[in-house]
Amino acid sequence: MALKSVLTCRTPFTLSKVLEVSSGERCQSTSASNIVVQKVERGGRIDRKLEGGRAAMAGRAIARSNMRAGKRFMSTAGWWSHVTPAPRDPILGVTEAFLADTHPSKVNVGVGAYRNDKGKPVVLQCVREAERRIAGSKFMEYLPMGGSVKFTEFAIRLAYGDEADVLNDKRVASVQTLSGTGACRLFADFQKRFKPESLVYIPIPTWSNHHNIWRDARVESRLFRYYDPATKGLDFSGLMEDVKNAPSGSFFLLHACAHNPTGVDPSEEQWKEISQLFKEKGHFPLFDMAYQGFASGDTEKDGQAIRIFMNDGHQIACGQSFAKNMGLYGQRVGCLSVICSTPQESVAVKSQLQQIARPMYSNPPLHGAEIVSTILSDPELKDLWHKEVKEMADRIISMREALRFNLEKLGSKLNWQHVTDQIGMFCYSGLTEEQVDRLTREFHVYLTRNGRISMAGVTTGNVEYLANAVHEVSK
Ligand code: PLA
Repeated sequence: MALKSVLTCRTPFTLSKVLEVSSGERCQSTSASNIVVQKVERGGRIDRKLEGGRAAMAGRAIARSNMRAGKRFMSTAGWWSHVTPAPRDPILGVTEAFLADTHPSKVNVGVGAYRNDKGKPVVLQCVREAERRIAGSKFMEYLPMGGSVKFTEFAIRLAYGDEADVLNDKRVASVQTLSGTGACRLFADFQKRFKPESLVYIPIPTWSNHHNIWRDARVESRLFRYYDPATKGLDFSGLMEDVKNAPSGSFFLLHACAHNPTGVDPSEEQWKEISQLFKEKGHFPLFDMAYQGFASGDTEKDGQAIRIFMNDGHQIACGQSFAKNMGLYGQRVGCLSVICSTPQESVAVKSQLQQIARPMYSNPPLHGAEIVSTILSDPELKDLWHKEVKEMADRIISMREALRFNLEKLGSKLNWQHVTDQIGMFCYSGLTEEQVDRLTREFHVYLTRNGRISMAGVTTGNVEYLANAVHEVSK
């Protein structure tokens, strides 16, 4: 094995020693007898382990080359020698691997980003028109710390409904955030600051970044049951039991609609029961609403869980994202709102949310907020938007049908009904990690290792290929 030593760390035999082994390969030693060689091949990552004598030989070579290189770099290296490479993000890392693959048939059903039936990213017509209208604007000033007030006013009307009492009573504290992620993170920091002893209950499974967000905000988390792999549906009794057994006054993270990754939402009746139990237990509901409009194609209908809890008098918090439903992914436009008991309380809460934002990013970006408020404040543009959201949701539904149809046509013995039962952007396929790895390695199909398929990346052009690949690995 030709070791072309490239130093990344001075100390021999630490995790962070990464050497180039031969072109395209990286060699990492975790101990003297355990060397992992990673080869990036057609975007996929192939790990092979060296053991025993070969590992020891390679380990000694790594140590020698590190010592040599260490001497060479002694005067400059060292400040960050304790820093080891971060693990790949389970979702965004899939996009990186997909981009590195040069195979003509490759398919990306990893990240939840909407594509049209040609597989191309979409700029909504309502967004183009809004951009045309704001193009001549000379206003490039800083927004206030809490962002555009016009934007947040329209965003909370979308979440809670135009006629909501909490809005008329001015009891909602709202700030513009760095999309849905920023909304969750701002809330987690707020929770830590003003309820420092509290925990957060997170559904199993959930969007992987939820765990990171509350961990980095230093809020301890617990899990509650949500999905039943046996039925590929909601584990309603498990959920209710866990909600009941949590200490009174606990914080719960709920997905408002189109649950990620499962595509399984409680029914209206079930939401009502959950809300009642939350009342009895005095729990705090935080709704992450990243997909309003993507579940049913109707933004009002998708606000149903929020409305049920609100009408039951809960003081909920809600994180909104306009990444998916307006296709404003890179604009990072979202909103965090917190229902308060009085207008005075809401002024105080808003001021504290702004206070948390100030030393982090000072104030949020202007352009996306301008686009959203231009659309939501103009009845014609808003109608056009509703139509376009429905088109996106309908295309996804038709791809669910096409995927199931093709799997059944291929003679798959497995039951694929959940593909059409689940809603929103994702299909939680039930494929194992090993099957996912085969899909990527043998068929150049990229998805997260939990078997989640982003239906937004499926098209009439690739659905047969995808179905065939899924069938082959699940036979
Ligand atoms: N909340 C949930 C439940 C999400 O699925 C996502 C995005 C967000 C919040 C954050 O979105 P935003 O910050 O872009 O508004 N989930 C994606 C992308 C679409 C991602 O992982 O960042 C996903 O593929 O799961």
